[in-house]
Amino acid sequence: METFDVIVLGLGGMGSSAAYHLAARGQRVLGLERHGPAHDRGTSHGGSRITRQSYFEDPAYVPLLLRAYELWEALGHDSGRDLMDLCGGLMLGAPDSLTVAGSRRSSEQWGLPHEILDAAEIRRRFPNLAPRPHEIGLFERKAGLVRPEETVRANLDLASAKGATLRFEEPALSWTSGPGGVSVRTAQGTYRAGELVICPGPWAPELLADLGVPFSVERQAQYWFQPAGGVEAYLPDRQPIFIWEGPPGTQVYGFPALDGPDGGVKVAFFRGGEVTTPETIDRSIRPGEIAAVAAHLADRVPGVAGRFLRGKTCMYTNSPDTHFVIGRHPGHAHVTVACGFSGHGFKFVPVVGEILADLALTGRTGHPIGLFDPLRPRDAAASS
Ligand code: PYC
Repeated sequence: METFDVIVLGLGGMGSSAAYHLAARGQRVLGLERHGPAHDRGTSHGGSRITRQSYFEDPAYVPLLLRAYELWEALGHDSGRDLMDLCGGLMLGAPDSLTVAGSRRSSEQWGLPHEILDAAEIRRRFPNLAPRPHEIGLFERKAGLVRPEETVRANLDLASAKGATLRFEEPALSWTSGPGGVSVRTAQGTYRAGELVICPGPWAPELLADLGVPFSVERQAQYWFQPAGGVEAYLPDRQPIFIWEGPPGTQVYGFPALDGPDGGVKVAFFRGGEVTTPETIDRSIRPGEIAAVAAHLADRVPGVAGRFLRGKTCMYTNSPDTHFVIGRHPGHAHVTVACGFSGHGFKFVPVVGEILADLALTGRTGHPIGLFDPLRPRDAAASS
Protein backbone atom coordinates (compact mmCIF):
# COMPACT_ATOMS: atom_id res chain seq x y z
CA MET A 1 0.00 0.00 0.00
CA GLU A 2 1.37 3.43 -0.92
CA THR A 3 1.84 5.80 2.01
CA PHE A 4 2.15 9.56 2.16
CA ASP A 5 2.33 12.29 4.78
CA VAL A 6 -0.83 14.01 3.57
CA ILE A 7 -3.54 13.10 1.04
CA VAL A 8 -5.50 15.96 -0.53
CA LEU A 9 -8.90 15.00 -1.98
CA GLY A 10 -10.03 17.34 -4.75
CA LEU A 11 -7.59 19.41 -6.82
CA GLY A 12 -9.76 22.38 -7.76
CA GLY A 13 -8.90 25.84 -6.47
CA MET A 14 -8.62 25.05 -2.76
CA GLY A 15 -7.21 21.52 -3.06
CA SER A 16 -4.55 22.46 -5.59
CA SER A 17 -3.47 25.30 -3.31
CA ALA A 18 -3.35 22.98 -0.26
CA ALA A 19 -1.28 20.45 -2.23
CA TYR A 20 1.16 23.18 -3.22
CA HIS A 21 1.52 24.65 0.29
CA LEU A 22 1.95 21.21 1.86
CA ALA A 23 4.52 20.10 -0.71
CA ALA A 24 6.37 23.40 -0.26
CA ARG A 25 6.64 22.57 3.45
CA GLY A 26 8.41 19.33 2.62
CA GLN A 27 5.44 16.97 2.98
CA ARG A 28 5.04 13.85 0.83
CA VAL A 29 1.71 14.74 -0.74
CA LEU A 30 -0.75 12.67 -2.76
CA GLY A 31 -3.39 14.72 -4.57
CA LEU A 32 -6.43 12.89 -5.96
CA GLU A 33 -8.86 14.44 -8.44
CA ARG A 34 -11.90 12.78 -10.01
CA HIS A 35 -11.60 14.78 -13.27
CA GLY A 36 -8.66 16.15 -15.27
CA PRO A 37 -6.36 19.06 -14.33
CA ALA A 38 -8.15 22.47 -14.19
CA HIS A 39 -11.44 20.87 -15.34
CA ASP A 40 -14.79 22.56 -15.89
CA ARG A 41 -17.07 20.06 -14.11
CA GLY A 42 -17.12 21.79 -10.71
CA THR A 43 -16.58 25.37 -9.57
CA SER A 44 -13.07 26.60 -10.49
CA HIS A 45 -13.51 27.60 -14.13
CA GLY A 46 -15.01 30.27 -16.38
CA GLY A 47 -11.94 32.39 -17.18
CA SER A 48 -12.45 35.01 -14.45
CA ARG A 49 -13.51 35.36 -10.82
CA ILE A 50 -14.02 38.56 -8.87
CA THR A 51 -11.49 39.72 -6.30
CA ARG A 52 -12.07 42.60 -3.85
CA GLN A 53 -11.12 43.60 -0.32
CA SER A 54 -14.00 45.86 0.84
CA TYR A 55 -15.92 42.75 1.70
CA PHE A 56 -19.67 43.25 2.09
CA GLU A 57 -20.21 39.77 3.48
CA ASP A 58 -18.34 40.48 6.75
CA PRO A 59 -15.31 42.54 7.83
CA ALA A 60 -13.85 39.32 9.30
CA TYR A 61 -12.79 38.33 5.77
CA VAL A 62 -10.56 41.36 5.29
CA PRO A 63 -7.37 40.16 7.05
CA LEU A 64 -7.56 36.97 5.02
CA LEU A 65 -7.85 39.02 1.83
CA LEU A 66 -4.86 41.13 2.74
CA ARG A 67 -2.79 37.97 3.12
CA ALA A 68 -4.38 36.44 0.00
CA TYR A 69 -3.24 39.41 -2.08
CA GLU A 70 0.38 38.88 -0.94
CA LEU A 71 0.13 35.22 -1.85
CA TRP A 72 -1.51 35.94 -5.24
CA GLU A 73 1.48 38.06 -6.10
CA ALA A 74 3.90 35.32 -5.03
CA LEU A 75 1.95 32.63 -6.91
CA GLY A 76 1.96 34.67 -10.11
CA HIS A 77 5.67 35.33 -9.76
CA ASP A 78 6.65 31.76 -8.87
CA SER A 79 4.51 30.17 -11.60
CA GLY A 80 5.25 32.75 -14.29
CA ARG A 81 1.52 32.91 -15.02
CA ASP A 82 -0.74 35.93 -15.35
CA LEU A 83 -3.27 35.29 -12.58
CA MET A 84 -4.71 38.64 -11.55
CA ASP A 85 -5.89 41.92 -13.13
CA LEU A 86 -6.65 44.68 -10.62
CA CYS A 87 -8.84 46.73 -12.95
CA GLY A 88 -10.85 48.21 -10.06
CA GLY A 89 -14.31 47.33 -8.80
CA LEU A 90 -17.63 49.03 -8.15
CA MET A 91 -20.13 47.85 -5.56
CA LEU A 92 -23.45 49.38 -6.61
CA GLY A 93 -26.92 49.78 -5.18
CA ALA A 94 -28.98 51.84 -2.78
CA PRO A 95 -26.87 53.40 0.01
CA ASP A 96 -28.36 50.99 2.57
CA SER A 97 -28.08 47.88 0.38
CA LEU A 98 -25.94 45.02 1.69
CA THR A 99 -23.59 45.41 -1.27
CA VAL A 100 -22.85 49.10 -0.67
CA ALA A 101 -23.31 49.42 3.10
CA GLY A 102 -21.49 46.15 3.83
CA SER A 103 -18.55 47.08 1.60
CA ARG A 104 -18.37 50.49 3.25
CA ARG A 105 -18.38 48.94 6.71
CA SER A 106 -15.43 46.66 5.85
CA SER A 107 -13.50 49.51 4.20
CA GLU A 108 -13.99 51.84 7.14
CA GLN A 109 -13.25 49.20 9.77
CA TRP A 110 -10.00 48.19 8.08
CA GLY A 111 -8.96 51.56 6.64
CA LEU A 112 -9.10 50.27 3.06
CA PRO A 113 -8.76 52.91 0.32
CA HIS A 114 -12.12 53.48 -1.39
CA GLU A 115 -14.29 56.19 -2.92
CA ILE A 116 -18.04 56.69 -2.57
CA LEU A 117 -19.49 57.89 -5.89
CA ASP A 118 -22.98 59.24 -6.52
CA ALA A 119 -24.95 58.24 -9.61
CA ALA A 120 -23.84 61.25 -11.68
CA GLU A 121 -20.17 60.63 -10.88
CA ILE A 122 -20.49 56.94 -11.74
CA ARG A 123 -22.01 57.83 -15.13
CA ARG A 124 -19.24 60.35 -15.74
CA ARG A 125 -16.33 58.05 -14.85
CA PHE A 126 -17.79 54.79 -16.10
CA PRO A 127 -20.04 55.66 -19.06
CA ASN A 128 -21.06 52.03 -19.66
CA LEU A 129 -22.99 52.09 -16.37
CA ALA A 130 -26.35 53.81 -15.83
CA PRO A 131 -27.28 53.80 -12.14
CA ARG A 132 -30.67 55.09 -10.97
CA PRO A 133 -30.54 58.55 -9.33
CA HIS A 134 -30.79 57.10 -5.79
CA GLU A 135 -28.03 54.52 -6.32
CA ILE A 136 -24.42 55.01 -5.30
CA GLY A 137 -21.21 53.01 -5.69
CA LEU A 138 -18.19 52.13 -3.62
CA PHE A 139 -15.18 52.13 -5.92
CA GLU A 140 -12.16 50.10 -4.90
CA ARG A 141 -9.02 50.39 -6.98
CA LYS A 142 -7.60 47.10 -5.67
CA ALA A 143 -10.59 45.04 -6.81
CA GLY A 144 -10.49 43.18 -10.09
CA LEU A 145 -10.35 39.64 -11.36
CA VAL A 146 -8.38 36.45 -10.92
CA ARG A 147 -8.12 33.65 -13.47
CA PRO A 148 -9.35 30.31 -12.09
CA GLU A 149 -7.99 27.78 -14.60
CA GLU A 150 -4.59 29.46 -14.73
CA THR A 151 -4.51 29.51 -10.93
CA VAL A 152 -5.27 25.81 -10.61
CA ARG A 153 -2.57 25.04 -13.21
CA ALA A 154 -0.10 27.25 -11.34
CA ASN A 155 -0.74 25.42 -8.07
CA LEU A 156 -0.54 21.98 -9.72
CA ASP A 157 2.70 22.80 -11.55
CA LEU A 158 4.32 24.14 -8.39
CA ALA A 159 3.06 21.25 -6.26
CA SER A 160 4.52 18.77 -8.77
CA ALA A 161 7.78 20.67 -8.88
CA LYS A 162 7.95 20.32 -5.07
CA GLY A 163 7.50 16.55 -5.38
CA ALA A 164 3.73 16.07 -4.92
CA THR A 165 2.18 13.01 -6.58
CA LEU A 166 -0.96 14.14 -8.42
CA ARG A 167 -3.43 11.61 -9.81
CA PHE A 168 -6.31 12.63 -12.08
CA GLU A 169 -9.43 10.77 -13.22
CA GLU A 170 -9.20 8.89 -9.92
CA PRO A 171 -12.21 9.61 -7.68
CA ALA A 172 -12.12 8.66 -4.01
CA LEU A 173 -14.66 5.90 -3.36
CA SER A 174 -14.38 6.14 0.43
CA TRP A 175 -12.11 7.42 3.20
CA THR A 176 -11.60 6.41 6.81
CA SER A 177 -9.64 7.82 9.72
CA GLY A 178 -8.36 6.31 12.94
CA PRO A 179 -5.84 7.02 15.67
CA GLY A 180 -2.92 6.11 13.41
CA GLY A 181 -3.92 8.14 10.36
CA VAL A 182 -6.22 7.94 7.35
CA SER A 183 -6.82 5.76 4.33
CA VAL A 184 -8.48 6.55 1.02
CA ARG A 185 -9.84 3.95 -1.39
CA THR A 186 -10.12 4.50 -5.13
CA ALA A 187 -10.75 2.08 -8.00
CA GLN A 188 -6.95 1.91 -8.43
CA GLY A 189 -6.03 1.06 -4.84
CA THR A 190 -5.95 2.15 -1.20
CA TYR A 191 -3.60 4.86 0.04
CA ARG A 192 -2.56 5.63 3.61
CA ALA A 193 -1.35 8.88 5.13
CA GLY A 194 -0.95 10.64 8.45
CA GLU A 195 -3.38 13.41 7.45
CA LEU A 196 -6.24 13.95 5.02
CA VAL A 197 -7.37 17.31 3.61
CA ILE A 198 -10.78 17.23 1.90
CA CYS A 199 -11.62 20.01 -0.59
CA PRO A 200 -14.70 18.49 -2.21
CA GLY A 201 -16.31 21.49 -3.93
CA PRO A 202 -19.84 20.47 -4.98
CA TRP A 203 -19.13 16.87 -4.03
CA ALA A 204 -19.31 17.95 -0.34
CA PRO A 205 -22.73 16.37 0.33
CA GLU A 206 -21.32 13.02 -0.83
CA LEU A 207 -17.80 13.14 0.66
CA LEU A 208 -18.61 14.98 3.88
CA ALA A 209 -22.10 13.68 4.67
CA ASP A 210 -21.26 13.11 8.34
CA LEU A 211 -20.12 16.71 8.83
CA GLY A 212 -23.80 17.45 9.39
CA VAL A 213 -23.83 20.70 7.38
CA PRO A 214 -26.88 20.98 5.10
CA PHE A 215 -25.02 22.20 2.00
CA SER A 216 -27.08 23.28 -0.97
CA VAL A 217 -25.42 22.84 -4.36
CA GLU A 218 -26.66 25.45 -6.80
CA ARG A 219 -26.54 25.64 -10.60
CA GLN A 220 -25.05 28.91 -11.84
CA ALA A 221 -25.03 30.17 -15.42
CA GLN A 222 -22.42 32.63 -16.69
CA TYR A 223 -22.96 34.51 -19.97
CA TRP A 224 -20.52 36.14 -22.39
CA PHE A 225 -21.70 38.95 -24.65
CA GLN A 226 -20.24 41.05 -27.42
CA PRO A 227 -21.36 44.63 -26.55
CA ALA A 228 -23.39 46.41 -29.24
CA GLY A 229 -20.66 49.05 -29.81
CA GLY A 230 -17.74 46.58 -29.68
CA VAL A 231 -15.47 45.65 -26.78
CA GLU A 232 -13.19 48.72 -26.75
CA ALA A 233 -15.22 50.65 -24.18
CA TYR A 234 -15.27 47.55 -21.95
CA LEU A 235 -11.54 46.84 -21.82
CA PRO A 236 -10.06 46.57 -18.29
CA ASP A 237 -8.56 50.09 -18.36
CA ARG A 238 -12.09 51.53 -18.73
CA GLN A 239 -14.46 49.01 -17.22
CA PRO A 240 -14.17 47.78 -13.61
CA ILE A 241 -15.72 44.61 -12.29
CA PHE A 242 -19.07 45.35 -10.64
CA ILE A 243 -21.57 43.79 -8.28
CA TRP A 244 -24.92 45.54 -8.51
CA GLU A 245 -27.71 45.01 -6.02
CA GLY A 246 -31.13 45.72 -7.49
CA PRO A 247 -34.49 44.49 -6.23
CA PRO A 248 -34.16 42.85 -2.78
CA GLY A 249 -32.08 39.69 -2.94
CA THR A 250 -30.89 40.31 -6.52
CA GLN A 251 -27.26 40.92 -7.37
CA VAL A 252 -25.87 40.93 -10.88
CA TYR A 253 -22.14 41.07 -11.53
CA GLY A 254 -19.87 41.65 -14.49
CA PHE A 255 -16.31 41.85 -15.75
CA PRO A 256 -14.41 43.90 -18.28
CA ALA A 257 -13.90 42.46 -21.77
CA LEU A 258 -11.17 39.82 -21.92
CA ASP A 259 -9.62 38.40 -25.06
CA GLY A 260 -8.55 34.93 -26.20
CA PRO A 261 -10.68 31.90 -25.35
CA ASP A 262 -12.25 33.87 -22.48
CA GLY A 263 -13.21 36.68 -24.88
CA GLY A 264 -16.27 38.90 -24.49
CA VAL A 265 -17.88 40.52 -21.48
CA LYS A 266 -18.94 38.06 -18.80
CA VAL A 267 -22.03 38.78 -16.67
CA ALA A 268 -24.14 36.65 -14.33
CA PHE A 269 -26.60 36.72 -11.49
CA PHE A 270 -25.06 36.04 -8.06
CA ARG A 271 -26.95 33.07 -6.52
CA GLY A 272 -30.64 32.36 -7.06
CA GLY A 273 -29.91 29.30 -9.23
CA GLU A 274 -31.74 26.01 -8.94
CA VAL A 275 -30.61 23.30 -6.54
CA THR A 276 -28.66 20.56 -8.31
CA THR A 277 -25.90 17.98 -7.97
CA PRO A 278 -22.69 17.45 -9.97
CA GLU A 279 -24.28 14.35 -11.52
CA THR A 280 -27.65 15.83 -12.48
CA ILE A 281 -26.84 19.47 -13.34
CA ASP A 282 -28.30 20.75 -16.62
CA ARG A 283 -25.19 22.15 -18.32
CA SER A 284 -27.12 23.58 -21.25
CA ILE A 285 -27.75 27.33 -21.36
CA ARG A 286 -31.44 28.05 -21.86
CA PRO A 287 -32.71 30.82 -24.17
CA GLY A 288 -35.00 32.10 -21.38
CA GLU A 289 -32.13 32.69 -18.97
CA ILE A 290 -30.06 34.53 -21.58
CA ALA A 291 -33.08 36.77 -22.21
CA ALA A 292 -33.55 37.32 -18.45
CA VAL A 293 -30.00 38.51 -17.79
CA ALA A 294 -30.04 40.70 -20.93
CA ALA A 295 -33.34 42.27 -19.80
CA HIS A 296 -32.00 42.88 -16.27
CA LEU A 297 -28.96 44.70 -17.70
CA ALA A 298 -30.80 46.62 -20.43
CA ASP A 299 -31.17 49.83 -18.44
CA ARG A 300 -28.19 49.30 -16.11
CA VAL A 301 -25.42 48.50 -18.59
CA PRO A 302 -27.17 49.46 -21.83
CA GLY A 303 -25.52 47.94 -24.85
CA VAL A 304 -23.56 45.26 -22.99
CA ALA A 305 -25.79 42.40 -24.10
CA GLY A 306 -25.43 43.17 -27.81
CA ARG A 307 -24.75 39.67 -29.10
CA PHE A 308 -24.75 36.50 -27.02
CA LEU A 309 -21.44 34.67 -27.50
CA ARG A 310 -21.65 31.64 -25.20
CA GLY A 311 -22.66 30.48 -21.76
CA LYS A 312 -21.32 28.03 -19.24
CA THR A 313 -22.62 26.57 -16.01
CA CYS A 314 -20.77 26.02 -12.77
CA MET A 315 -21.86 25.14 -9.24
CA TYR A 316 -21.87 26.95 -5.92
CA THR A 317 -21.81 24.90 -2.72
CA ASN A 318 -23.73 27.08 -0.29
CA SER A 319 -23.51 26.72 3.47
CA PRO A 320 -26.66 27.77 5.38
CA ASP A 321 -25.19 31.23 6.24
CA THR A 322 -23.05 31.44 3.04
CA HIS A 323 -19.86 31.68 5.11
CA PHE A 324 -17.08 29.18 4.40
CA VAL A 325 -16.59 25.92 6.31
CA ILE A 326 -12.92 25.44 7.16
CA GLY A 327 -11.42 23.53 10.07
CA ARG A 328 -10.51 20.22 11.59
CA HIS A 329 -13.27 17.66 11.05
CA PRO A 330 -15.13 17.52 14.39
CA GLY A 331 -15.81 13.80 14.05
CA HIS A 332 -12.50 12.50 12.69
CA ALA A 333 -8.95 12.84 13.92
CA HIS A 334 -6.39 13.68 11.21
CA VAL A 335 -8.97 15.15 8.82
CA THR A 336 -9.21 18.82 7.73
CA VAL A 337 -12.05 20.18 5.60
CA ALA A 338 -12.57 23.21 3.35
CA CYS A 339 -15.95 23.56 1.67
CA GLY A 340 -19.16 25.60 1.43
CA PHE A 341 -17.45 28.50 -0.34
CA SER A 342 -20.91 29.69 -1.39
CA GLY A 343 -19.86 31.33 -4.65
CA HIS A 344 -17.38 33.84 -3.21
CA GLY A 345 -14.35 31.71 -2.36
CA PHE A 346 -11.99 31.75 -5.31
CA LYS A 347 -10.20 35.01 -4.41
CA PHE A 348 -9.13 33.27 -1.16
CA VAL A 349 -7.49 30.27 -2.86
CA PRO A 350 -3.87 31.03 -1.89
CA VAL A 351 -4.62 31.86 1.74
CA VAL A 352 -6.94 28.86 2.13
CA GLY A 353 -4.07 26.65 0.93
CA GLU A 354 -1.86 28.19 3.60
CA ILE A 355 -4.53 27.70 6.29
CA LEU A 356 -5.12 24.07 5.30
CA ALA A 357 -1.40 23.33 5.47
CA ASP A 358 -1.28 24.92 8.95
CA LEU A 359 -4.27 22.90 10.16
CA ALA A 360 -3.09 19.59 8.73
CA LEU A 361 0.43 19.94 10.11
CA THR A 362 -0.16 21.60 13.49
CA GLY A 363 -3.90 21.37 14.16
CA ARG A 364 -4.15 25.16 14.32
CA THR A 365 -3.59 28.32 12.29
CA GLY A 366 -2.72 31.89 13.13
CA HIS A 367 -5.27 33.12 10.59
CA PRO A 368 -8.64 34.30 11.94
CA ILE A 369 -11.03 31.55 10.83
CA GLY A 370 -13.54 31.59 13.70
CA LEU A 371 -16.37 32.53 11.30
CA PHE A 372 -15.82 29.28 9.39
CA ASP A 373 -16.16 26.80 12.27
CA PRO A 374 -17.56 23.52 10.84
CA LEU A 375 -19.69 23.08 13.95
CA ARG A 376 -21.59 26.37 13.65
CA PRO A 377 -24.52 25.15 11.50
CA ARG A 378 -25.14 22.39 14.02
CA ASP A 379 -24.78 24.83 16.94
CA ALA A 380 -27.20 27.26 15.24
CA ALA A 381 -29.77 24.50 14.70
CA ALA A 382 -29.44 23.37 18.34
CA SER A 383 -29.94 26.88 19.72
CA SER A 384 -33.02 27.71 17.59
O1 PYC B 1 -16.48 36.12 -5.84
O2 PYC B 1 -16.86 37.97 -4.83
C1 PYC B 1 -17.19 37.11 -5.62
C2 PYC B 1 -18.45 37.23 -6.36
C3 PYC B 1 -19.44 38.11 -6.15
C4 PYC B 1 -20.41 37.89 -7.09
C5 PYC B 1 -19.98 36.87 -7.84
N1 PYC B 1 -18.77 36.48 -7.40
